[in-house]
Amino acid sequence: MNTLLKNKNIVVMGVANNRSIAWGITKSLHNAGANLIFTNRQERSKQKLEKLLAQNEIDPTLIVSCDVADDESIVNAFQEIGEKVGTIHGLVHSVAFANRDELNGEYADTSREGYLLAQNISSYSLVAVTREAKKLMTEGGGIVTQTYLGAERVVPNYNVMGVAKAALEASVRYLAEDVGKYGIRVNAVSAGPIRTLSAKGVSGFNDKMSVIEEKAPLRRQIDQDQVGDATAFLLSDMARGVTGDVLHVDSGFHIIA
Ligand code: NDP
Ligand code: KAL
Repeated sequence: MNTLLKNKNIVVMGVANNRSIAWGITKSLHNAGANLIFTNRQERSKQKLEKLLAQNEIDPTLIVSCDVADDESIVNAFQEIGEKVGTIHGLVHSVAFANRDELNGEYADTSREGYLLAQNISSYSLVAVTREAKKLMTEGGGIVTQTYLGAERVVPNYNVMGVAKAALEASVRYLAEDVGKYGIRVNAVSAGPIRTLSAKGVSGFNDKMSVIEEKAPLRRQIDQDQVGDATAFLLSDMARGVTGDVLHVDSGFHIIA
């Protein structure tokens, strides 16, 4: 336990189950003393979250539903958070989606609809939630999203999601400039491969995992807790001079040629 985020109200978006990166983040934020507000898209995820919270003796401040594909849902979610919690100090965006059949083969075969869907859920959603969250961040705050190396380099099969993450990382920089004047910082964590529900069944995932143990400087896999601690750092006052940045939590893999 530490007091890095004591009495801070932080919204966490994207816990689907115990393997979710957002669940690793939840544990780190809880250990740092934060009060936690959650949003889910699916009812099933909400039920899993409630069970996990009870098992881990974490008392949530609030759980609200939020589909980031829907502006009204986003506005309503943050309105409810504002009414029931008041000021918030942090937001964790851990949400992405692309059609599974576009996550292999040639990127050039991406459909217009599939391209727009990946951008909508995985990139534009950060813009929309930042707009609503900043209204509640009256004391300043931190926003952290989750990205992947496929934004910077061509990673086989990541395809349309790589382009969505490139837009997400550019958005982090533009948003950081916008909200910096309100004392709000915006950053991303770029995690190495972690076996989660999203990663399940997508081609090429196992190859990406094994190469980390071979080539990354630390020669070991990345887990949700490492991403959680880095996210807690970025949300905390320890990172008060850091904004518009991408912090790699990938055992150093990205530095290797
Ligand atoms: P999970 O499957 O655990 O989480 C994905 C989450 O996205 C789910 O909770 C899901 O909500 C949510 N989501 C999808 N569509 C919507 C929507 N329309 N509205 C609201 N929420 C939505 O996977 P991860 O933990 O792996 O993914 C979290 C983030 O981490 C993603 O941005 C991913 O790209 C990123 N990342 C993952 C890596 C990995 O190796 N796993 C590596 C680097 C980055 P619901 O449960 O309600 O459907
Ligand atoms: C190179 C890597 C191998 C995998 C390639 C693509 C991974 C894309 C991630 C993307 C988020 C996956 C999906 O959208 C899956 C979706 O089509 C089906 N799954 C679901 O609907 C489940 C039930 C819900 C909970 O999932 C979502 N997302 O809502 C990339 C690897 C090495 C690293 C990864 C996995 C990066 C990443 O961004 O997740």
